[in-house]
Amino acid sequence: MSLFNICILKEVDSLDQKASAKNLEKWIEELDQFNQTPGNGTTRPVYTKEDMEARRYVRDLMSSVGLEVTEDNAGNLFGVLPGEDPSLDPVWTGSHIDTVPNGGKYDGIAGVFAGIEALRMIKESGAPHKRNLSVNVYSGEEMSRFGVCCIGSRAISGRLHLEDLKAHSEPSGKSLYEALKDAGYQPDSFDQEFPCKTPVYASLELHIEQNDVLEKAELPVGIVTGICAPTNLVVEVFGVQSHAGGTSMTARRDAYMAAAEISLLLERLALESDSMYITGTVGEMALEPNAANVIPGHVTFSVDIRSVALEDKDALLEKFFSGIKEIEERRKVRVTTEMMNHDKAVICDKHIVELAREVATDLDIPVMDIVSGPYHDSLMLGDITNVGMIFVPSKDGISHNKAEWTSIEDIARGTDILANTLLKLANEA
Ligand code: HGY
Ligand code: MN
Ligand code: MN
Repeated sequence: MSLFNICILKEVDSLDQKASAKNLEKWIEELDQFNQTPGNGTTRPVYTKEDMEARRYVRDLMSSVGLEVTEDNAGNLFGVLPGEDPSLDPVWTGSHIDTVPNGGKYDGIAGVFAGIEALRMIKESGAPHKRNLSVNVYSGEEMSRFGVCCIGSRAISGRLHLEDLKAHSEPSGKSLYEALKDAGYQPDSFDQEFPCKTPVYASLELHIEQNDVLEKAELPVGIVTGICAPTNLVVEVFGVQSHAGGTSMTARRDAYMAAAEISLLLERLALESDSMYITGTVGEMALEPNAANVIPGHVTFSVDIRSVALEDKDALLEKFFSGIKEIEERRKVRVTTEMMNHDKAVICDKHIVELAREVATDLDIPVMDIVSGPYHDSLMLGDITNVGMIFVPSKDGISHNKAEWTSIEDIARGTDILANTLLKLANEA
């Protein structure tokens, strides 16, 4: 690895203790009280009352295990375990605690508590480490509230600026800028504070897999080698609103039927693509006026495209846009597309991947390499440091769903690998 001087100053044995499944389970369950939809999955949008209460819980927990807690102007939390030489670039871990609507209680959350447990283990073991270790909570990883994902890690990596905060808003019309202000942050100084000014030596994030590859392979842990990246668009179709009974089928300029045809075009292009890991999804759609006996005159919908290769997304987008043109002409509607983000994938750092594999072998935990279809905060952190990820299995591959479930034992095993790999990274010169 070019940026690492791989010379471990002193042989650091692996930790003499295992992760506490009891801690992990307790923290995951307790955090779930901060939820807008109890009994119907977990809903904790970024910068809402529930999110701010959940942050307070995590801050208190970080302090209680002896970490020094700070917060930046995007609400990112940093729980630091000081090393022997704080002048060295730190090693980071962490994830997010916000959720999609009616989602699960492990997505992101497992990685935050695995990070806190890992630093607790290192502190209690007394194992020496040169570099500061920091477990972080990144704000707003989910795009559900403001249509932009990874708010906190995007800010840290320099991909989010003050003008973006004003450009992104939730359906009620409240902008990300206003939500930050309401939550007590000072967004006006955003461009002075971000991107992150201090170099970071490495970042290693634990996350649930959100697919069923590990479960099918009957393995408790995966070492991530690449993270797919999202391209998100907002598509609007303008047709003619008219009477469902009075307008003949041939006279219609039906905005919804055009939107439906564009959605099916996206699905066909993703299915036909020979790219690994390419996906196309329409997750949000608003019809106007949304009445059973009125042909919709205006439809707005989301498009989410993922791939591990930017050129594969570009190839699909080219066909998608020309297909939209044909639909637009044939159906005599007008279609606009606005690209919200077009992110490039991250290939995880070889040295971190190898180190995590070695630790897994030392701990006698069987692992496999795996690519992440979902994006994560590590995708953004890949702009400023070398990143790695550790996956733990999702039952039936389900996530972004109240049925999301990962066994605490698997999270504990993943945490054992996380803790020992972080310790080794923190002792590299
Ligand atoms: O959508 C994603 O990939 C992530 O889970 N937010
Ligand atoms: Mn998610
Ligand atoms: Mn996540």
